[in-house]
Amino acid sequence: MAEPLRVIRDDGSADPAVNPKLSEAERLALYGGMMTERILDERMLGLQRQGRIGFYGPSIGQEAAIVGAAMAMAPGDWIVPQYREPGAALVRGMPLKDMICQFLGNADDPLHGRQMPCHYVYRKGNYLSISSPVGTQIPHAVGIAWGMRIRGSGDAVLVYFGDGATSTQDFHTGMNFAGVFRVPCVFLCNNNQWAISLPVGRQTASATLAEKAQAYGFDGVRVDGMDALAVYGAVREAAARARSGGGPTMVEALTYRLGPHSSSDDPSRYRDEAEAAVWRARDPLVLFRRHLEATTGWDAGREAGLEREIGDAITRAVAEAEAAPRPAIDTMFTDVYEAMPPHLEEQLARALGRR
Ligand SMILES: Cc1ncc(C[n+]2csc(CCOP(=O)(O)OP(=O)(O)O)c2C)c(N)n1
Ligand SMILES: [Mg+2]
Repeated sequence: MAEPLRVIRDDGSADPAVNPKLSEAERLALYGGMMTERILDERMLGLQRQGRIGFYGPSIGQEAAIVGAAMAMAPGDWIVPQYREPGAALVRGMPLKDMICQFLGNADDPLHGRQMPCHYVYRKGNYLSISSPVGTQIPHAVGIAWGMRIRGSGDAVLVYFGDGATSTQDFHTGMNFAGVFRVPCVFLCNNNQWAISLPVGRQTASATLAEKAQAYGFDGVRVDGMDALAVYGAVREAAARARSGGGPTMVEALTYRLGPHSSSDDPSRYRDEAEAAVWRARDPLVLFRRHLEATTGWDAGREAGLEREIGDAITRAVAEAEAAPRPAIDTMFTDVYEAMPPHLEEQLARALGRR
């Protein structure tokens, strides 16, 4: 089995043979995006425990794979998420306040409180709605990419999914179609080793997930998903190939779900914390910080400053979001039909206490 692609060495330097050579400003933006996702996760899990939001799915340990892949795409490309990629939505410009209003399901929630918490969408940033059913987003992404190919738009799609999703029929449908029609799609499999309580070794008899792409007639590459530069480089290359008519690529990012599956889960019930500790030693933020320290003037002071800046932005966004009222009752009835049919008008009137 080939070793996964790695760029950042243990001493923090970048391997020149595979370094995607991002500018210092780009690397700082990448680190800022990863740290935002980490701090957001910690804060939102806290709010969930305090009963202030209903549900949350953290991405702790997967920030490099999520933010690295999103940043490697061009603004015209589409991003089709799984359910663990707030960092990618923020890369696309989704305002933190809008996102937190969605978690709260309040009047300022762009979805008017109709979706499950943590199931946001950001239309302006070509960021599709989150798909809770495992794997269903894969054929959606392939369909978008096929549309791009037919129109000759020159754009590409990035679709995220987990190791567990590779066992679904939708994975097969999407991968097969993508191979046959050579659609401009990058398949980013976030292999975080677990599908809730099922370890990847019991999910598949394949030695790797990336090799599944070969059966569909295109390349699958394995990268160290804790290494943001490795993910960035592999996705940028795959997206360039897709845009130039070279067809799809699957990128398997080896990560680890350091936290619970969601706020409803307790991993200590089914996995050995010693395993998590091994991966925690390669925390993607720690690895990237070492890289910044080795190659730029990054130090403890700048680290603390960035943490404070992000923490304050989240505090402000939570305060603004919590100040918004609940959605108005009539939003239960609007947006379903262009003109409200009589039976809904009647129900609306009753809900408003007019009858
Ligand atoms: C079709 C379907 N089956 C089962 C579930 C319940 N479920 C939600 S997440 C999940 C595990 C998915 O694991 P993976 O694809 O590895 O993604 P991860 O959660 O690890 O990011 C399961 C079984 C679901 N949402 N949809
Ligand atoms: Mg998984």
